[in-house]
Amino acid sequence: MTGAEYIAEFLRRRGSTNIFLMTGGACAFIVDAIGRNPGMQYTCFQHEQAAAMAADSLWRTNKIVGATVVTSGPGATNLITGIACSYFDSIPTLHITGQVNQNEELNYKGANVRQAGFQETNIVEMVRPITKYAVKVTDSKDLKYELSKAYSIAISGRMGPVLVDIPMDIQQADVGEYSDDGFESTETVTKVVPTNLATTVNEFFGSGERPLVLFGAGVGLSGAEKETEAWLIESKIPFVSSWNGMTYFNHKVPNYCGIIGVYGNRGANFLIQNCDRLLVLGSRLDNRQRSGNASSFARSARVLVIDIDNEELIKYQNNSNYEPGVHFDLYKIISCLVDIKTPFQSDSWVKYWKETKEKYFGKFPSSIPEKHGTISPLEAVCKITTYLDSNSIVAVDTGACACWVFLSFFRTEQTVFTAGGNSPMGYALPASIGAAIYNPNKQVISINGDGGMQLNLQELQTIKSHNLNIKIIIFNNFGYGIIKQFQDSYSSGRHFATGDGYSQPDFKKVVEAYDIEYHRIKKIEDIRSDLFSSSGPAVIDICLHPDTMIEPKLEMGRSIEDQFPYLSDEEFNLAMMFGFNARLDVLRRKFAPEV
Ligand SMILES: Cc1ncc(C[n+]2csc(CCOP(=O)(O)OP(=O)(O)O)c2C)c(N)n1
Ligand SMILES: [Mg+2]
Repeated sequence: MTGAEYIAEFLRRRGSTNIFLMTGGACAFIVDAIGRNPGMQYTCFQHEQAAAMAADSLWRTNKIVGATVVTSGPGATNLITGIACSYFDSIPTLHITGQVNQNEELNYKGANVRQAGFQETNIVEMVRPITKYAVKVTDSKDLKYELSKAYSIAISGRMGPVLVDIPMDIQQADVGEYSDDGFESTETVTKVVPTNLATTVNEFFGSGERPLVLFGAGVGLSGAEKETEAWLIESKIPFVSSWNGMTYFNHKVPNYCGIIGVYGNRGANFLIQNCDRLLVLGSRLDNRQRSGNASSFARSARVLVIDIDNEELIKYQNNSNYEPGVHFDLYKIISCLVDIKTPFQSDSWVKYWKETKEKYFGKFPSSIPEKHGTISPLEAVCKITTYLDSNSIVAVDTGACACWVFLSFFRTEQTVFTAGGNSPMGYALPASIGAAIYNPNKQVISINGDGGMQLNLQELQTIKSHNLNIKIIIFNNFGYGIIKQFQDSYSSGRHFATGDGYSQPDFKKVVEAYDIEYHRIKKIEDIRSDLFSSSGPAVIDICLHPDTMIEPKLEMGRSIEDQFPYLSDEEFNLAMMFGFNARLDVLRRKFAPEV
């Protein structure tokens, strides 16, 4: 078989049977081989960025390695934003780029020119910092080995994207019969044996009385979510979550207390700041969780982090309240949960976290909608949730709309996800396409801002041409809401390039030009179940007041318990019952007698 035929067969045997692509001269042989392989299908995207984002959604929704095939030069460089989504969130994807014939390439004539072949670009060096492995195949004998190696690296250890760049001459070369190299990555991630892990965790909780667990995405990525959830339910200790961790357990569990962080639930943040033992499972605690004032995070607690990536543990080495982290693949926690003792909780802590949850969990004051009688996006999310099937898939974009979703979406069994680390505008539309193609019988929802909606709008054509069952929601605040709020706080409300200079098309006309159903929603009552029950695509454009804010939200320099809008001293002091109280501390220092 030819190199191109081998690639198609390799992808089929690995279960990536629908390839997301946009063709071009340098990948045309691979596309042709995919088209001829009876076990393979392909989906044509209108932009390679969208194909990469759609591929990224497949592991998040189906635990399938999403694969793209694109041409050299602009085709390859267009993948970059999507690849970065996979890298930062540890999602395995495989990207195959066509490359110019080796007898036309840069090195051929020995001169140091910028480009020799048409659309020749050194994509491997460009993506190296955002892939786990990127390689150009330069000898047809290496093709089998490199594909197998790249795939294995993508799904091993801390997972991530890989890219294999394949010149046209190798695509056409005879590589013989199919014979999978079966390369297995030797990446080791578990330096700690499971029984030792149980001992470490038992000792960690041992002398404390106010335990808390942070459920990170790493629990789900490693495949230990069900067992971990069961252990948490059984142990009855409170737990909180990150954005990408929240999709792995049922939010109705009585001891789940909400999302943490800058845009987190107030109550969940209070628990972080008042606990005395915080066990972090598979979360890298980025600054959206810890705030820019990261050293104030969980400052009254000892913190134990368990992570698959040792580098993520090294970063805490100068924080005195962090235990040495445990480098561990959380999948293996399944075998040692029986040996982890139920952590002790004092009565006052149990009373405190239950009352804190009662007061703040699922409570959504939203001042602008209340003042103007407009739609509260938080209320809209809650209403939409009631119309979703238990197995539906929800892809979320970035901006204020994402904050509203993660604050008010109470997940039962749905899959809810966003590209949390890279967070590009325009992610949710192609991500929902990937999900819908691999899940034709599920309800798929894509939630976008009006700004983000404009970044991959062309993919409405992909949705239409496959008649995908995607309900595309736009939270339309007629501007870049999240940045406007930033400008209100730090640029005296000057809305340069967010409201002033920003514009949007008439979405109705655009959507109808793609022959897709469109609904403009001006009242909460207009969000009805029938909008979600049809089988084809539809855009649901929910009009918000342009000043609708993210509430609560942490402002710069503050620690996560002190979110805007600011609580009265009375309410704040009561909520900071156990932890270090910065507000009281300032007062105490002000009135401390001079010595
Ligand atoms: C590709 C890309 N460009 C710029 C940004 C910076 N950015 C983050 S959110 C945002 C505004 C989003 O506006 P919209 O989609 O309308 O969401 P809203 O905040 O209004 O809900 C911008 C410009 C980004 N995240 N991604
Ligand atoms: Mg907007």
